[in-house]
Amino acid sequence: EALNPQEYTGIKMKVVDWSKAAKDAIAPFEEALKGKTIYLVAATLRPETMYGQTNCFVGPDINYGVYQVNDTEAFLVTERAARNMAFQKIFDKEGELCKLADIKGAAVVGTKISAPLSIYPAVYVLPMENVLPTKGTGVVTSVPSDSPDDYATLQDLKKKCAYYNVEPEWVNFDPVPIIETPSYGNMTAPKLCEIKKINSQKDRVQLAEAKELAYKEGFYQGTIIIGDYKGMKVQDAKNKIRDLLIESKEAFVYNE
Ligand code: A2H
Repeated sequence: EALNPQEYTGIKMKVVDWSKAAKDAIAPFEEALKGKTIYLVAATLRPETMYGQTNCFVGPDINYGVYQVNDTEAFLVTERAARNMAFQKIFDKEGELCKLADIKGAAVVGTKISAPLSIYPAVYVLPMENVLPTKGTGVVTSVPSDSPDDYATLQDLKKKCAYYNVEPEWVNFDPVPIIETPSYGNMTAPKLCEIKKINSQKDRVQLAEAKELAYKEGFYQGTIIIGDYKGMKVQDAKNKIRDLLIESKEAFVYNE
């Protein structure tokens, strides 16, 4: 991993309304958080898919922190990611970490956020079993039209709301057609989950295969069918859409 640095786009998803559990969890840190806009930050390799965000995922058992960025902003990410960000000049104070609050993933679930470029004005934070605490920010934005993992997990949650402790209105978002491909139409991930007979987020082997196929087909054969770069090949639009998000301060480059 050290030999192959990965460049991600950090997507800033603004907290619009904390869940009841999150409100309770951050109450002791009220003074420190005062006056700060808080963002969950997701690390993505596919900024061109952000029009299709339907929710974001956190690991219920992962410990997150809220870290100061500057006088007005703070990021909810893992400590590992915050440390990396501090050394990438993403925070005002280079190399220094200022943690304002602690919060467990399970408590963040149900928080309402605004996801940049998404056709949905607000979406919810949901739980995912396979979020790795050691990759990216520990926050994964969800694009079920183009990511088989995201689609399979959202389907699990829709089928078993009570079991996963999620309200039906938090998962009431359909995948959005955003990329057209010759092999899978405009619903690459649902189509691949059908072909590979994927029934849940636990079908790891088939999901790994589907992920590989979706990524290749989307990148090499896909055309964007929504937004400012509608009609453009994914290969050409990818960095343009990333730059649009960076220009509007809704995203930044994050390396690890
Ligand atoms: B991708 P790589 Cl549409 N745990 O973003 C598990 N998965 C994580 C993660 C973590 N801690 N951090 C990021 N990811 C996901 C969009 C997307 C992504 C689409 C299609 C494929 C895809 C929307 N989810 O990734 O191991 C994030 O999901 C398939 C490779 O560094 C991120 O990009 O290669 C990707 O995995 C990073 O994976």
